[in-house]
Amino acid sequence: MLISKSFIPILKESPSEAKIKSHQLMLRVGMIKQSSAGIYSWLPLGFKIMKKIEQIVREEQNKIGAQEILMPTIQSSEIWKESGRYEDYGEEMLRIKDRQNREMLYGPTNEELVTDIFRSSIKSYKSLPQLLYHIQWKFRDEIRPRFGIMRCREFYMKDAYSFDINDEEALFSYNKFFLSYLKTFKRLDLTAIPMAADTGPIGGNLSHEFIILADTGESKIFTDKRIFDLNSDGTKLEKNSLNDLRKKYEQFYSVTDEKFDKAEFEKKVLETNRLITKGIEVGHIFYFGDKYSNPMGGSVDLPGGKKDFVKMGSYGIGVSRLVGAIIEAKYDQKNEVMKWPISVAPYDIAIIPMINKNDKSTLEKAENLNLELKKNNIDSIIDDTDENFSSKVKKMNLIGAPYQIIIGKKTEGDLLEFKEIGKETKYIKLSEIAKIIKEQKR
Ligand code: 5CA
Repeated sequence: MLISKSFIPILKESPSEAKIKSHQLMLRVGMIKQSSAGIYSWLPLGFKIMKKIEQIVREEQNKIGAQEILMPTIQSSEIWKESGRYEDYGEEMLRIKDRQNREMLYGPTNEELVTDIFRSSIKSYKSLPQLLYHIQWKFRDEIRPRFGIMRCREFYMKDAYSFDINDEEALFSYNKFFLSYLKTFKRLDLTAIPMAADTGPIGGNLSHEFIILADTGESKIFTDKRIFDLNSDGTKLEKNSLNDLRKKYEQFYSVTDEKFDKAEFEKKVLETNRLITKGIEVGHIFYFGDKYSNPMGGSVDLPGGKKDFVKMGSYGIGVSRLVGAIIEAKYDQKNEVMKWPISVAPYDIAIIPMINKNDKSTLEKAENLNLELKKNNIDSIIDDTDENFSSKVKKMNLIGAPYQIIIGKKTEGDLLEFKEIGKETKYIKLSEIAKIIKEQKR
């Protein structure tokens, strides 16, 4: 891809209206454009990154046996009246009337709609468990939309729902999502910590928020530092192994401020292990039993002939928020350098030729390299503009492809000037560059 032909509207300066680094960078490199308060268009660079995040989220959902569906953004108020949430949800819900004067709404979440889908088709315990998910736009009329796409009104969310015969099976489903979340965030090169959390308008009594540390986060957290040394390696998709995983995390005190209890914190966590800081909520999981299936009549036949309401949970990931969360975690604002994790990078590598007006041979070389890299499934962006070298490097440092090739005076024979952002320059062959990047992409 040539930068001159791509739609990447870069600004010279950081926009002053943006308060946090993700919002600043996203506006500066033209990843998004605000269309009205808390509502954004996604431009090619931002959209490409979000789609890569979405695909990783999808793959990890599929791995635990969740099935993808797609529910509409506009819902009927009827099902929300059945569950009792139509009134409770308050002003965050965007309410609309259609031409027949029917009350509709733009979905802020989908517990009701998915329960309606479930109850119309699943009648027997033999069809359980069911894990269904979709990745769809949501709307919440937030009182104070802020920080760009981090807390906006229209956002892209993966929401999953589980249906089980009893509490034990439902917790098995809950734990599958617990594992899949740890794996998803790891693939995004983020350390997300599960923390006991409040359930708010979703309901239920068991819930974890997945939080990544960031000074600009809106969640205040109280935790035992040792939780950061844990991982999910070796966990199997079976009841005992998943139970052990959750216990491993839950042995350490780790909560958001709604659940904070000073006395308990001080009793359970040695002073040297205490960490009180801020973070960004990138995912949230809930177990709420029959809160929706009971009022909405979502029941199945049990083995003995009786019927019971299914036990449900719901599981959200802020797909669009993750774009900002990764920036908060990775952007070096002081030096204006962004390095995207290779798993979601908009381009794998930037090719920066130093172009002389009378001699375009470096550009030709760049285009040939691009073709060679393409054969290896490596996606590159070439800066083919006439700008001076340092402004080209500055621009590419903001776009954040994790690797760069510089074609200039020092490029001789088949050795290329190659650099991983933040590391030393090396002079190596294209075949070696391809090998390094392919290894990272695996
Ligand atoms: N029904 C449940 C689980 S599917 C639910 O809606 N959970 S939630 O309210 O916690 O939202 C899930 C995730 O969406 C959050 O963890 C957060 O990452 C993201 N999210 C929520 N509100 C916003 C918002 N206003 N802007 C951007 N992302 C948001």
